[in-house]
Amino acid sequence: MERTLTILKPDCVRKQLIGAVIDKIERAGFRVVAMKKTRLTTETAGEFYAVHRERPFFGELVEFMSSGPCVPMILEKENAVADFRTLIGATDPAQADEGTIRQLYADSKGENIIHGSDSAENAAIEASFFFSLEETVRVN
Ligand code: 3AN
Repeated sequence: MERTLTILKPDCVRKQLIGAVIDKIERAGFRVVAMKKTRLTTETAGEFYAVHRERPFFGELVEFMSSGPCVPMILEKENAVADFRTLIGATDPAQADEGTIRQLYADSKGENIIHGSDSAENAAIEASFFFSLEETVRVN
């Protein structure tokens, strides 16, 4: 079993797509290990995306991610990281495969509905950003 960290981004919450997106995730065989609704500040969003600090879109990304509530979740499945990246589709929804979450619901590269960790190592780091150890082990 492997875990990945996802965030239903502020655009997903604003568009009232939380349920639709979780439905896709569960139907694809992922188990929800932990979930909460929260709101990032510009500071915490900047920390979460610190690896992108030098990218030209960093300011826009931090602004957007702190613009409203989001729903982080820890998900579990065999091969979770790679399978989840396949399920959400390419960063740019215009490039995302048919039937992927971003192709179905996202508007742009910046406002692309959902995050998915890019490695098991980063998934663990990102999970600890949102969830206490207790929240990640006392379930299932
Ligand atoms: P992914 O989320 O598909 O792994 P990354 O890691 O390249 O994509 O980018 C992190 C986040 O930064 C993306 N989810 C997206 O919201 C934002 N982003 C990426 N490229 C752009 C861009 N050209 N303009 C605005 N935002 C972007």
